[in-house]
This record gives sequence, C-alpha cells and structure tokens, in this order.
Amino acid sequence: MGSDRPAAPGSTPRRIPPGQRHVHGWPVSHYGPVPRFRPERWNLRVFGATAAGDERSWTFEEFTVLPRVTVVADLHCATGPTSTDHEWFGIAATTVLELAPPAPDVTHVMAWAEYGYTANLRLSDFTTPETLLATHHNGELLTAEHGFPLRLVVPHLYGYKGPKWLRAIEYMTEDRRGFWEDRGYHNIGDVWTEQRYSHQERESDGPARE
Ligand SMILES: Nc1nc2c(c(=O)[nH]1)N[C@H]1C(S)=C(S)[C@@H](COP(=O)(O)O)O[C@H]1N2
Ligand SMILES: [Mo]
Repeated sequence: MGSDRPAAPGSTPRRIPPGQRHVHGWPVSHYGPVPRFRPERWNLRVFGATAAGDERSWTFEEFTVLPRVTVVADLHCATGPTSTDHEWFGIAATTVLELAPPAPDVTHVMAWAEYGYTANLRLSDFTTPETLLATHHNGELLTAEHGFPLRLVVPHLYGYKGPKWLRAIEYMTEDRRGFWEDRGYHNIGDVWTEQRYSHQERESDGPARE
C-alpha cells in the first residue's frame, strides 16, 4: 500500500489514492441485476448534441472492429476499495468522438447503461487518452458481472463514473446528474482529489441536486 509502482506508457499512476484501501482480486459491485446480452438487439448509440444533428449507432459486430487500445489501470470504488492492475482493451473514447463528433457547444456527456443506470462526465474527463469503452480485461472478454459486452473505463475517476453494460453516450450542452451523482456522490468524482460525496462540491462542480 502506498508504494509507487512505475507508470508504463498507456497506464495511469500506480499508487493507492488517498483514503483508498487495496483489495485483492476483483470484487463485483453494482446496483441491480446483471443484464443478459442479446446480440441481435444490442447497439451502442451516440445521441444528443452531435455535430451532424442526428444520432449514430453501431451493432456489436460493427463496434468491435474499430481500432483498439490497451490501458492498464486500477479501479477505485468511492466507498474505499481499490483493485489493481486491470489490463483493459477496447475502443478509445477519442475514437468514438472522432467517428461521431459532438457539436461545438457540448460540455458534458451522459454514459447510459442497461436498465437506465447513468453517469455524467465532463467532456474533458471523457476525452482523456486513458478513457476507453472496454470489451476485454486481462486478455479475455469481460465477464457478465463485470460489464460484458461493453463498459466505460475512466481511470482517474471513481468507479461509479464507469457504467458496466454500456449502451449509449449522450452529448450534452449543459451538465445533468447521473444515477449516483443524484444520490449523494460527487458530480465530478476525481480520485486524486477525493471528490467522493456531493456535500464536498463547490457550486461550480455541478448542477444542484433535485
Ligand atoms: N451499470 C452499472 N455500472 C456500474 C455500477 C452500477 O451499479 N451499474 N456501479 C459502478 C461502481 S459504483 C463501481 S465501483 C464499479 C464496480 O465495477 P466492478 O464490479 O467491475 O468491480 O462499477 C460501476 N459501474
Ligand atoms: Mo463503487
């Protein structure tokens, strides 16, 4: 704990963040049931304020032939546990932004998962080079409980900012709270400055809670 590990290219700082504790293995943590993957019904949609004005969608086959990246990162749950050394493989968020460009006034995105789970992100957090839409973990397809077929991974933010079972990205011209952000968790969720709870927010950190 607390000892620095070297940062390789394509990886994030290898330290246990303030207030976190290292856990062995990879716990499963989410709200609600694990959805079943139905390939014939599945798509990934980009909608909202796109530059073209219309939405874009990919079937699973179309999406998984896009260029891939590997990112090695730790996963930090805002309630304290950090699991380490995850090797993610998937499509960089920047690739999605290139293929479906946002309108110039887009400031935030909402990541949507099955069953309506959502997480809002500043566009600047979504566009970091380590943010990806992962299909694989440690060389294998994601398991159902860890988000198969697709999960968002944003290594510098707490785990609730990375929906498992990702189904859509909504481009937004103003911020709106997602699932946990509306239930007491910090609107931004930066791990390194310990933005865990909404009571820590400054006014500029996000919209008022409903
Ligand atoms: N769809 C969905 N994604 C989710 C969640 C959830 O409840 N639903 N929980 C988040 C939280 S709080 C964490 S810490 C991580 C946990 O990921 P893991 O189960 O792979 O460890 O998933 C995130 N993604
Ligand atoms: Mo979490």
